[in-house]
Amino acid sequence: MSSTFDNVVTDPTEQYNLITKGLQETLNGQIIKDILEKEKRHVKIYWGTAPTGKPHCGYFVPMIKLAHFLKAGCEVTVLLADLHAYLDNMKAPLEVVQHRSKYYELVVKAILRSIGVPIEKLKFVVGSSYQQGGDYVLDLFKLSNIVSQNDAKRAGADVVKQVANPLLSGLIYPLMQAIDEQHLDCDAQFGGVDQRKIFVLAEENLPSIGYKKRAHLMNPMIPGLGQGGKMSASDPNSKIDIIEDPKVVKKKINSAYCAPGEVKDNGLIAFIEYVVQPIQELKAGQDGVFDFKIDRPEKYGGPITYTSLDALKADYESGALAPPDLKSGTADRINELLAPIRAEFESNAEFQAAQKNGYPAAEAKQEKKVKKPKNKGTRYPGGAAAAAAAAPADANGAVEKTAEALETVKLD
Ligand code: STL
Repeated sequence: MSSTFDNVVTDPTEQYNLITKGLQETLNGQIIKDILEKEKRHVKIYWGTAPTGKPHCGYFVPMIKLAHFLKAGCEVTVLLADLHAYLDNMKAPLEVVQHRSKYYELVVKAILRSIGVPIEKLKFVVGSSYQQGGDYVLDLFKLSNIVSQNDAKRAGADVVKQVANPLLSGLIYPLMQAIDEQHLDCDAQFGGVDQRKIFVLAEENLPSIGYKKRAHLMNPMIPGLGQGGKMSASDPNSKIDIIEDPKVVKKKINSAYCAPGEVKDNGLIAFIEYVVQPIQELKAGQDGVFDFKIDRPEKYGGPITYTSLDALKADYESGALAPPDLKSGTADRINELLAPIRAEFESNAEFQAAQKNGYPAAEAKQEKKVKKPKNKGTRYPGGAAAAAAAAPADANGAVEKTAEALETVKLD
């Protein structure tokens, strides 16, 4: 495959535009501009992910940003925040967390390779490799003498799982994330906009313990595949894993919520906008590239190809493109995206072992998991709503946390 990186961007303005492309918000962008324009060196950026549940299709969204950073010549580090996965209400038990870290690392590498991104320069660091030592722990104590319990609690409110009887670990979590910026030696931290309060906590408090303030880069949260763009955390069947059988992808997409004529908060259209199109642009090295073929049955108008996202949206809004056809086109694209990743998984014993050992219970349950989608939808406007009223559970077959997925959510 021809590389996405035939030419790495070197002009400071172009580099800055690529680093911030598609972001919802940038804090202290001047720090990055000064490095590019005055210091004339590579910008060091890190992205942290806590290896909790199996990564799903939403992971494509931050991966696209990592591709931009690498293309802009940045030094990029992925933090596999294993202790954070443990501190977040023990989402990852200590016995399995190192396997999950390996699994996440292999998934990140496989996704990036699948979209043509050279990864030789990408660095991976496991949190526990440096978070238990003297300097780090002393920094944690220093920060705990500056940040109030209330501020720590508020900082973690959108990231740490909120429970009835919150544990002390939830207060430690945001402090450690702030200190990570220093110990990973970065100029900027990247994450979803759900990380904003932790990012602000870091900006406000690192200088008090003698460290510099970093820039913060935030991706938007993208609607999931649930009703009205909401995610349905209660439906594990609604999450499309990165390693997923093509038939299961079809089934899950078929049961996704997809209101006729509604473009806003439509998880499928969001996936096309925030994943499919940016990947096509990256591969082509050109903005605005879009090629979306739908294998529509002859009786509904036959195959159709869209060359602009706006045209696809307009047709969906007018009803010229019906939900079942949008679904089948999207499922085909997802399967195309997942095929090379799955191939890597199948040819790599280490990858398979990491999944098996990282998710032992899930493996055992897998067999009987996939339930048949009952609501196949209707081609008639209003039909889906009627079907939803009759069988709300079926109409609500959302992809859980595609948000996360789509950075909407926390990546767990
Ligand atoms: C999640 C979901 C998500 C982001 C994270 C975790 C980030 C974790 C993290 C931990 C330590 C850091 C940086 C980021 O230094 O969307 O479960």
